[in-house]
Amino acid sequence: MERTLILLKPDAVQRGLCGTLLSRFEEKGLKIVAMKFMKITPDLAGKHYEAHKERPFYPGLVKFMTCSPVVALALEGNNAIKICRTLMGATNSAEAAPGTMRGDFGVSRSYNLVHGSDSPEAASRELSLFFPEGIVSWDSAAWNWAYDPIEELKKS
Ligand code: IDP
Ligand code: MG
Repeated sequence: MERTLILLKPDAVQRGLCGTLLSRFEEKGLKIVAMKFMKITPDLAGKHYEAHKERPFYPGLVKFMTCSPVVALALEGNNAIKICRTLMGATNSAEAAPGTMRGDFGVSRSYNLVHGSDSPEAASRELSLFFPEGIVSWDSAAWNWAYDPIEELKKS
């Protein structure tokens, strides 16, 4: 099982799309293992987007991510990182495929509604930045029917 950090960005909160976007992740079969409504500090935004520090859009990105609250989520599932990235769609919402969150609800490259970790290393780093208190482990009853219990949940 893999975990990933998802952020419903300030534009998603301001546009009233949190419930809709969260539903897409839940309905796919991902399990919520942490969730909080929070304002990102410039320090946290800087750490989170460290890899983009030299990019021309970096100052605007930090301003955007800190201007208004976000919903931070830790989601769990088999291949959760790739599955979430697929559900989110391409970075530029204007080009994202229909059926994806960005493709269905966005038109902007920078205001693209949702963040998802892009690798296991990034997920682990980002989850500890946003959830230093840890996540909530629990058994999902739905997983017994969402996954093949023998092959995917390793239950006899
Ligand atoms: P991702 O969110 O799809 O992983 P990244 O390349 O990691 O995309 O970029 C991080 C965020 O920076 C994007 O989600 C978007 O908000 C913003 N961003 C990326 N490229 C540009 C750009 O060319 N102009 C303005 N903002 C950008
Ligand atoms: Mg990225």
